[in-house]
Amino acid sequence: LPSVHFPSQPYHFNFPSCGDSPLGLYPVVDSAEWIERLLSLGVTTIQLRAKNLKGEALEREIQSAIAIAERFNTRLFINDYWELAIKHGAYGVHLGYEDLQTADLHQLEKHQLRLGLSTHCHYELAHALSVKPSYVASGPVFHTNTKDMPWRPQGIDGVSYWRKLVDCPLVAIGGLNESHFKALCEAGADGIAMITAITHAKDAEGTTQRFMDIIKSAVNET
Ligand code: TZP
Ligand code: MG
Repeated sequence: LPSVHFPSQPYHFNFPSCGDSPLGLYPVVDSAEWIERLLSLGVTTIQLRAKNLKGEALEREIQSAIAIAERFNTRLFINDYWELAIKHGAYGVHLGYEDLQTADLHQLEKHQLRLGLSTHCHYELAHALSVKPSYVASGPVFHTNTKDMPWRPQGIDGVSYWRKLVDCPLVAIGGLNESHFKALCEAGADGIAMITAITHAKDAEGTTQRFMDIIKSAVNET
């Protein structure tokens, strides 16, 4: 029989925290240009989700996004591309459940990147919590046209329920807009992530500013 090596101790991951300030408004965007626009308004958490770029263009985008986020001293999570995130010294990465099959969590932890994980059901949540990520995202809260998803929207009640199970910061995502902010804060969401409500707004700057103000007062009231 081949000999199988089992480590003498079970390995425990524990990813770095995202700091003491709440994650707050968490725009998810597809370019460094968006990142510059939104960080200059005071956004403190942002994600580069560049699904349409490849090769050198992708690497350049990731590199500029990281440089911008460092200039503003903000939390930038790179979606999917964990190797490029390590290579260019990103603050963190955001991964979906399927990415956990291939991402090297040991490398991510060794380089002290923060790790955000998407979860859509108990099974994914149990797996996510076992690696002690920096945050867990839960969605879709409401119907979204941005991504095809087999899961039913879980509503604000789903966020409250996840809150009871999750002992790290919790990010809500999926079909969110300003009408949901107060309820999401009351349900215990630390971050409110969105694509459409910001990137498709007529006045993205004004909208983002208003969103940050509403979330700030909702957090103060809860
Ligand atoms: N993951 C869960 S919902 C979602 C992702 C990437 C899409 C969110 O986009 P929108 O436009 O804010 O509904
Ligand atoms: Mg992914």
